[in-house]
Amino acid sequence: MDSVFQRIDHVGIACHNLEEKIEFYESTFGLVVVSREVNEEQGVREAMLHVADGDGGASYIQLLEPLHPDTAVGKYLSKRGEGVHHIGYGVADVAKAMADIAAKGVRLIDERPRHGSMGASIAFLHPKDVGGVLTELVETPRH
Ligand code: MC0
Repeated sequence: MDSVFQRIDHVGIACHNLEEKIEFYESTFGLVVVSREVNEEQGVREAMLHVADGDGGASYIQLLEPLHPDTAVGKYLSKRGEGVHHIGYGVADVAKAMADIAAKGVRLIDERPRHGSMGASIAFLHPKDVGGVLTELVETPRH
């Protein structure tokens, strides 16, 4: 079976204060912010910090601050505190990956692809069906 995942696109990290966390990642690890967005649908203010370039595309750290307490990241922070929120895997075709993964019995959170960071099409898989890991499929606009 061919791998559905082409690479790790990003690791999403939940934080209370985006600006403070950006400053930490810049000054401690020398990472550079390449994109900042507010995604109302996902309830986040986020920044992408470039880590590396690979054959299939780049990889990033994604810092996430909730827009409100009653959002996915807001609820996560209140229950678990700051830390790794999800892993985003690069896929060639998000709609096909969703169908293939659903056919294996893994619950999709999204019925259709949604708008993600830097123009990507994204979809989430339920963490309860992936060993407690919130998993995101990411199709970048380059494909
Ligand atoms: C919740 N749970 C998690 C989790 N969030 N487990 C692992 N990782 C996470 N991030 C667990 C809880 O601990 C709980 O387990 C159970 O799931 C239900 O959680 P809940 O607090 O009651 O919350 P729900 O059920 O209302 O929502 C959880 C769910 C939600 C994963 C469905 O957060 C969701 O739809 N997430 C996908 C969208 C998202 O996260 N957007 C923000 C990033 P127990 O055992 O206590 O029952 S947006 C993004 O990243 C975009 C901008 C991008 O990448 O481009």
